[in-house]
Amino acid sequence: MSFTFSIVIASPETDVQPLGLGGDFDENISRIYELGYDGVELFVEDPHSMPLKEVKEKISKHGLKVTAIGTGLTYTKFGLSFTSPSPEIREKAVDRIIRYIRLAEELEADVIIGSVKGRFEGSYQDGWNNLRSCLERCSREAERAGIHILLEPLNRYESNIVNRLDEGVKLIREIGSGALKLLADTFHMNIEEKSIPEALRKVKHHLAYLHFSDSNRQAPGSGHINFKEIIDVLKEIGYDGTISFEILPIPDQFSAARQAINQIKKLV
Ligand code: LER
Ligand code: MN
Repeated sequence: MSFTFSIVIASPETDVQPLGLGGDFDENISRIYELGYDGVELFVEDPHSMPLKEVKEKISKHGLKVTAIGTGLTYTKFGLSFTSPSPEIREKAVDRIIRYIRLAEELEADVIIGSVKGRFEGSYQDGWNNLRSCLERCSREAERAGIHILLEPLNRYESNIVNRLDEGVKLIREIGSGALKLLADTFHMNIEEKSIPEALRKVKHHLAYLHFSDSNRQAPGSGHINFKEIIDVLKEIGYDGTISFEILPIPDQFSAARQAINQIKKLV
């Protein structure tokens, strides 16, 4: 059983500190490689202007891969979401995510749909229907591109729709696309799930990606999540995909990246 270890890193044109590594892309890639990571999760601010050729060259030079592309700024910076009451805003959100999917196709990576679900206003059913129809359109594009869309439940303080893994599976089943998979994030699960191991067991057929951070969103070992229990359940259900660290840069981003991989490798 082997996992692919990845960490969130800002793409060169991104001017925002992610939950991971920000700043000098070259230096970050070298450091990540030296720390023993297999890949990076690219946090991309602008899918239109991201320097694809440069990113591809620098990542492959170190034998790393791009495990996924994070699209969160679509909502958190640009205010576009799949549950907006405005059809124009939903349309812009879908257009932007389709652009991310094309980038992912070039990088042979998957695309994360987390924050872009947004926060619905008004009725839950309208919010759900809007989310489902936007996601359906993105799933068709992902099928064409041969990549996966990773649907990520977020805790209630960040989104008011799809907070738990079982809600994610319900949406995936309703849409019925082979391109649509589930991303489970330990930070959100710690807030929303009754039992993290039990929640993971129940979604094993849909699970395709993991975000790891501790209860305080720092590197594993900084809070009170039981990662031994999580690794054991991942082995039990035969999960052999990516574990990507999405962590606060505390005390600094390289120390956090080192602690994250070292703590988890001890448990594998
Ligand atoms: C996105 O992966 C995520 O987990 C969000 O909570 C980031 O704000
Ligand atoms: Mn996450």
